Order: sequence, then C-alpha cells, then structure tokens
Amino acid sequence: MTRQNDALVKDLEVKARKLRLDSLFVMKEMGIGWLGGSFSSADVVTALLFYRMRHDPTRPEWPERDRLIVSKGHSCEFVYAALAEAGYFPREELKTYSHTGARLQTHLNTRTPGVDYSGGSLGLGLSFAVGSAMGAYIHSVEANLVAPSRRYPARFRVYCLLGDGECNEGQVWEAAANAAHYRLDNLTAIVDSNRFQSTGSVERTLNMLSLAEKFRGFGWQVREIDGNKMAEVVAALEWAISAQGKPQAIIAHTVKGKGIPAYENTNCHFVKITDELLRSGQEALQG
Ligand SMILES: Cc1ncc(C[n+]2csc(CCOP(=O)(O)OP(=O)(O)O)c2C)c(N)n1
Repeated sequence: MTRQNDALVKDLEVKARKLRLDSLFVMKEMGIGWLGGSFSSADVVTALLFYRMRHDPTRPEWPERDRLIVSKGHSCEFVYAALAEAGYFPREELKTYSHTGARLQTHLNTRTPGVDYSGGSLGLGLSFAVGSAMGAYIHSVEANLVAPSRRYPARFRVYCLLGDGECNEGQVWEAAANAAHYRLDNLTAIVDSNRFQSTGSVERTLNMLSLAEKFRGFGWQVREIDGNKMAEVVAALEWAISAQGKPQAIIAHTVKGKGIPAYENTNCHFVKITDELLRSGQEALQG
C-alpha cells in the first residue's frame, strides 16, 4: 500500500468512527435503533460515499451519478449520518429522525436526498440495482441494450448493499442470474455478512453455505474480504471497477455492532439506546 493510500485509509477510518457516533445520536431520537446492521456495514458505506462513488451532494438527481442501493434498508441511521456529512441535507435534520412527517424515516426512502431506493421489504434491492445498471447502458431513446462488444460505456456504476440474512430471499438469486446474463460489469453487490439476522444466526435460520460460491456459480466475479478493515474495503472497491464483462460480488465478512465492544458479535439487531450505551459509544468511538 502506498503512503497516499495509507493516508486515505486512515482518513476513512476516522470518518467511519465519527459517523458511527453521529448515527448513535440519530438512533437516540427514536430511543431504539438498528445498531448491529448499521455498524457492521459502516466501513463499506463510508468507503463508497467518501471515496469510491462519483456523486455530487449539491445535485442529488444528477443523471450520471453512481447509485447506492441499500437493499437492507433498515440499516438507515448510519446512511443518514453519512449523507448529512456529505452535504445532502443539513445536519440539523438528523434530529428529526423518525418524527411524524419527517423525511428521515426508520427505513431508507427516496424522499431523502441522496437515497435512490426505498427499502423495508428485504430481497428486492438487487433487482432494482440490476434495472439501474441496465439503464446506465442506455444512452438515448434510440440506443437500447446492445451486444457487449458494441456497447457504449456505462454512464454510471451501481452499488448494492445486501444483508446475508436477506440473501435467503429467492428474488436475490433471480436478480443475480439476470445481472450475469446481461454482463452488467457496472454493478457491484456487497454483502454485509455479519452472520446474524433479526431472530438469530444466519447459519441456524437458513444456512445458505457459501455466498461466495453461490455468486460465482451465477456467473459473477467474487472477492471475500474483512469488511471492517478499511484497507481491504478500499482494495476490493478498486478491484471491482477494473472488472470487465461480469458483475462483481464482494462478500464483506463483518461484525454486527462493530465499534462498540460490548455489542460486537452479538445479535444487536434493534437495540434500546440507553444513556449507558451512548456513554460506551462515546468512549469507544471518540478520539
Ligand atoms: C421480506 C422481509 N421479510 C422479513 C423482514 C423482517 N426483517 C427485518 S430486518 C431482518 C433481518 C435481516 O437480516 P440481514 O439481512 O442479515 O440484516 P442485518 O443483520 O445486516 O441487519 C428481517 C428478517 C423484512 N424487512 N422483509
């Protein structure tokens, strides 16, 4: 890793820590929060929004922007904190989280600037991402999807964040088949593989065995990483943009609740935000 990369990774690590803390205060607005899945995916979301993605917070509707489709739309608090930090809306608005009539609701929705997909019902986001990725290859009303060898370049890239529990849903695999069939090399799926879903371990709920092998079997290029090691996240996102002819899946092995030691590796899915938790969050994440 070059010195320049080293500095980038350090900056992103600092950002991810700060945003974890910000998002704890977002959760505090409701008194309860999607702590586990927000924190496990925090490093991936940080690297996407503050490093990899081509986007412009002053123009959320810019047609050429890269898309972030957060299919596990309940993991919203960290994304809200990150979007505010990026400048999509004022930080003050974070205090309206979950309030009646507010834009920031308890699942991501497209009323929020910077959010391209409304989540809630799991299993659907990858299909949406496939459609978006196809759209990036359509350059005009006249030009339609053309044979890959004669294709125009994609106008933007699409990143789709999925949960490992979510991958129980059959529709994920229909979408995976389509993405490979249409050779959507502008599509990267990132599975936040934190080993838990709402009611227990992924393994005991419905064991899908190796998600890496499954995506590979569907015709994707696949990489497995430690999704809470920023250097690995950055390297995997670099790898993804160089891939040609196939969609890419990054299986990010993560820790549910990563960042607050007392919660790590527990199924801290939807957690009461107590003063004690805020204190331990500040202790673990500040400085
Ligand atoms: C179709 C559907 N079924 C069930 C749920 C209820 N649900 C909400 S979160 C969740 C667990 C998802 O697990 P995972 O994808 O691993 O998310 P993470 O652990 O990262 O939060 C479930 C089953 C839902 N939102 N949508």
